[in-house]
Amino acid sequence: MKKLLLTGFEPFLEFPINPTTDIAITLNGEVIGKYEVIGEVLSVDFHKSGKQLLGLIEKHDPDAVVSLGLAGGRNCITPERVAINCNDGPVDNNGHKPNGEKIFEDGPDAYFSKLPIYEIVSRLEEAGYPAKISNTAGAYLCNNVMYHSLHYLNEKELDRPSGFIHIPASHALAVKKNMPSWSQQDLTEAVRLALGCIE
Ligand code: PCA
Repeated sequence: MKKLLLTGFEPFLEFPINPTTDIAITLNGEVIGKYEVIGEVLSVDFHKSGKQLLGLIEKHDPDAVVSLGLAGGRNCITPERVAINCNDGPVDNNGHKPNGEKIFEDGPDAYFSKLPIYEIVSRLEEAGYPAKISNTAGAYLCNNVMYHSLHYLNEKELDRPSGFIHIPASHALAVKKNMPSWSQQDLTEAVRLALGCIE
């Protein structure tokens, strides 16, 4: 059976709960389509998260890599189109503040997602879950890990599905910090459907 590495993130900044943590743990070991899911949780740390992800890719040699992140304030599931070679945004969980530096000095400016992002959006909409393609993953850790994975696979000439999906807050998070939210169950089911689109 093929293996799909699915990562979530720990909580960060003003978000005391990250619904992607629970999704990665819940889906770990589940079979979705042709893949068995390996769920892992990444730190939110510019010096660590990318290395953690590459370490997991080397350890598991997955046939597909999908990373999830919270986009607090977005109201629908948003597969990301592109990752850029840039670190920026607020401080990470280790107190580091990026300043627009490149992720890889010699890397290309950007990579496009290697997930079927149009199909994911259609499949989710058919099932009644609002979704749309996002044209920016920002320049914080979500963009950083998406870039790491795509750059690694590109350098190794491995043609494998890889990309990033941002999700809205869960209700549990929204009660602590007012913003659009979905139930954790709906978020998890939407991710299941999205992963089911990957060949
Ligand atoms: N979202 C952040 C980083 C961790 C997460 O879940 C982001 O969008 O960059």
